[in-house]
Amino acid sequence: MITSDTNNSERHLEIPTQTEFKVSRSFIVITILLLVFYSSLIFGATIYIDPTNTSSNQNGSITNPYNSWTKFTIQSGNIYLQKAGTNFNTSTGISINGKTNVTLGMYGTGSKPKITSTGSGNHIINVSNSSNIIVKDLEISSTGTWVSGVIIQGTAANNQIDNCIIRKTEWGIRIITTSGGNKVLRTTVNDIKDDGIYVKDVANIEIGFCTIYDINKKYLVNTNESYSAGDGIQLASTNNMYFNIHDNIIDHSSMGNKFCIIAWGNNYSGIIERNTIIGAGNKNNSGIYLSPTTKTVTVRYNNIKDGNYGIYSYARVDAYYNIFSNNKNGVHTMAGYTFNGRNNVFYNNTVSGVSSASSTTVTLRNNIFNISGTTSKAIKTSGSVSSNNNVFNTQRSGFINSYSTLTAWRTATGNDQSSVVGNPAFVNPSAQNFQIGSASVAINRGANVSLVKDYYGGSVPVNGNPDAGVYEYRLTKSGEVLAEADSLNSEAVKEMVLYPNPSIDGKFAIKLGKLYEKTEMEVFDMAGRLVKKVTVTMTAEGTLDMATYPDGGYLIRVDTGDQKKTLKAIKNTL
Ligand SMILES: [Ca+2]
Ligand SMILES: [Ca+2]
Repeated sequence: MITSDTNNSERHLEIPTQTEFKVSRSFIVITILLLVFYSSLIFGATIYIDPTNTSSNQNGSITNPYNSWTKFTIQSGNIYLQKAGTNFNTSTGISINGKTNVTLGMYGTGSKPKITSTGSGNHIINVSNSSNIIVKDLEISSTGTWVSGVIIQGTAANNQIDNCIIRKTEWGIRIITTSGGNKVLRTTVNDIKDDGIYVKDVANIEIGFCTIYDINKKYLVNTNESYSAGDGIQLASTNNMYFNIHDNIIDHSSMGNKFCIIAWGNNYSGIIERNTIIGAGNKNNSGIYLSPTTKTVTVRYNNIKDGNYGIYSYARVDAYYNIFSNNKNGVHTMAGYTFNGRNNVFYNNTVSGVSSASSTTVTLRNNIFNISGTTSKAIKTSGSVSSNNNVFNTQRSGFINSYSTLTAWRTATGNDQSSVVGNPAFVNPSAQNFQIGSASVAINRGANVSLVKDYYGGSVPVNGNPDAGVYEYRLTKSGEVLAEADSLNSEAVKEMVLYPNPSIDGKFAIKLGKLYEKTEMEVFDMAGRLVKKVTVTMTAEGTLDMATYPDGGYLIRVDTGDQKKTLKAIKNTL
């Protein structure tokens, strides 16, 4: 029995008088109402939208959804889901202002529901002064002239755009806030007039698993860079910004000018990793531009190709296990800045692999420089350079600074005493496969540079020293895979990738690298208990739904029959 008198606990045991009973009963009713009210704040209501619903008395239930986003006001704590395969036309956009814990998404099965703006306007989805807002599983585009597909602005922390398609606006996504914790994940941004994703003033930002292409379409109107200045991702902040740009495909090759990724601000730092970054050197656009910062940017495990510059840097850059291929210039470092390059492949960059202005500090270890044509240079630095344990496919007039032989360069500078001129024996460079074969001079050429994983995910070192380049060779002379202490790192399972990670809804996918007849996935919690087991058949991708399991870390043991691998997964719904 609940009682309003908390001063005398013994009264719980007394039989209430009629008056007391009435008081208690009304108190219970109020308490229940309050519980319902607060649990709606905590757990939220789900409101359904189906633009094709013509029935009357629409109430937002799944049996009688609203047919328009204008028939209700968005409330904190609620989930708003539009039916799969439907289209909602809007002339005003959808605004979320001063709210927390709101999710916009889809229900049912089929293609992502579309929110299409007509005429002209500012932001199709406008998240302002709000936090913990999730916009997911929606296709957001315009048939008219709109500024942003999605904007996050004002005081706006921990918001996410996840698994959306955003098209046909001036900017795809804009995040303009000094707050942190905002993320853009698994989202496709294309057919955009200016920047694909524009981020300003943030404390930090994560952009991962996105596909960004066909941006800066203003280039079709006017090729002057002051007019058509669209980048794939533009990051601008003097708020000690930290960024994590990972696992994206950013293809700027359809339009000229600018960059796949540009970072601006005098005190930013960050990581750019596992991205495919495609420029167009003949249209004057480049991979990564780092404007002046006093801090370090780590660039690792990327494939950066076809641009004017792979990296153009006014930063301290730590770059390892990247492929720079078919750019005009692989990496260029501006006066006063630093480049530390370990285990990269510089392949057929037509002007130079690594270059720098005066007053730079360039350190090169365990790289492969492959030059072709008659004029390209491996190294063309003007500041101080420390270089060793590298592979050069050939030597010729002026190929390292002004020197024409490795011996002359060694004698004059003392550099590259343990480097070699010889065949790197790439497996299939025209198909972007920069693994090396058994004849490669890069095997065990490297020094220990404290790196433990190669571009392909294999452990380093194998069979003695690290190899030069992006791949640690792991076959014996007879062609068998070397036995490793960790047998989970063999060839066939290196491509196994779990994503998204962390997952915000508990749903994970595991790319298996190839089609398997039967794959078992066992999920263990961090105490080592088996909590789930799933078997999938005839697929190259396993899916795991951990939606009903608590947040936290899990180990997923994947067994494809001939290979086993254990992957770490993190579920974080907050
Ligand atoms: Ca721009
Ligand atoms: Ca080795």
